[in-house]
Amino acid sequence: MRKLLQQLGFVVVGITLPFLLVIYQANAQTQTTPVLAPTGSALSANPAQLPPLPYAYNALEPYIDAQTMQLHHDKHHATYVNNVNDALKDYPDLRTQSMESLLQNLDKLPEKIRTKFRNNGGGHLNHSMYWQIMSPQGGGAPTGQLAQEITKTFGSFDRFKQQFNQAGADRFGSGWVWLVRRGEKLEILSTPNQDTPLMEGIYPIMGNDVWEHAYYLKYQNRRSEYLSNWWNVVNWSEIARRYDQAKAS
Ligand code: MN3
Repeated sequence: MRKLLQQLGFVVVGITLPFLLVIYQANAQTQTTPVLAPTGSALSANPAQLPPLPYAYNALEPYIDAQTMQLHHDKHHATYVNNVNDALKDYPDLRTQSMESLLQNLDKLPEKIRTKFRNNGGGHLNHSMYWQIMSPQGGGAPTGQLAQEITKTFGSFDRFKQQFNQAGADRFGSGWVWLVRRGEKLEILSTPNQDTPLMEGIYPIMGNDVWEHAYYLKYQNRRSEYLSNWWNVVNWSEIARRYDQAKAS
C-alpha cells in the first residue's frame, strides 16, 4: 500500500511539476512583456480603426485651428488607417496582433509590406496618442511624480519645454519630438517620418507632431511658434497616465 502511495505520489508530482512549470513560464512571460498601449488598451490591427476625435474640431482654438484638425484627423489619420488595412489585407495572421507588437517586430513582417506598414502603422499609432494628449482643458504644468522627475532630469519645467521645442525645431523635414522613458530615465528624442520610439522598445510618454500638415495652415513656416503654443493644449492628466504605464512596463 505504501509503495502504491509512493508510486502514486511520483505520478502526481510527475504530472503536476511540468504543469506548474508551464504556469510559471506563462506568468514570467506576462510580467516581462511591456505594457505599451498608447491609449489604455492595445490598438487592434483587425481591422485598424480611426478613433473618433475626443473633442470638436475647433476645441483647440486659437492654438490649433479647426480646419487643420479636421484635415489632420479625417484625412491624414484616416489615410494611415486605410493603408494599414490595405497592407495587412493578405495577412490574416498579422491582423490578429496589436499595432504595438507589429511595430516592435518590423523585421518579422514580409518585406513586401514592411515599409508601408512602418509608415502607416506608425502614423496610426502616433496620431491615436496625439489626439488624446491634447485637450481644450489642457495647458498648465504637470503635477505629482511626473513633475518631480521632469524637474530632476531637465532642471525645471521651463527648461524641459525649451529642450523639447528645440528638438522639435531641429527635426529636419517631417517627424515627431518625444518625451520617453528609457530604462529609469526620462529623455527627449525625435524621430523622422512616422517612426515611433516603440520600434526601439522605448515607451513614448508624450509626443508632438512636427509634420507641416499639423501646423502649416495657421503657422506657415513658423514651426517654433506652433511648438511653443502647443503647450496651451497639452493634456497633463492623460500624459501622467501614460507616465504611470511607462513605469509599470
Ligand atoms: Mn500628423
